[in-house]
Amino acid sequence: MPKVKLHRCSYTFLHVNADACWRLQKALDAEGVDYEVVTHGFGKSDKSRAEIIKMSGQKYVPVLELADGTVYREETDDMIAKLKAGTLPGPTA
Ligand SMILES: N[C@@H](CCC(=O)N[C@@H](CS)C(=O)NCC(=O)O)C(=O)O
Repeated sequence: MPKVKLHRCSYTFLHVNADACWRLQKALDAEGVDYEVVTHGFGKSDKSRAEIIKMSGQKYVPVLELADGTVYREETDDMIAKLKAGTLPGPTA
């Protein structure tokens, strides 16, 4: 059972690099992190963004819930850089 949760938009079927959620998901795969995907609707009107705001204090995804429960959100490129450097603010397993 994966301990990391990737909260991402439901738009990721496009699989393009313009999609921040897809970029982070690809990086998690490349780093061999075992994770569970939790999708949230795209756009301001979707109620599921209320959950993201409650969790992270802002409305954007991707958001990572790390193995110790730490909720982590920054600009996606910074998240990817820390993932690759092994300097995320919590464990991935
Ligand atoms: N610059 C941000 C962009 C994040 C972003 O736009 N995420 C999209 C999903 S891929 C989102 O949450 N959109 C919600 C909205 O625009 O209301 C990053 O790189 O993290």
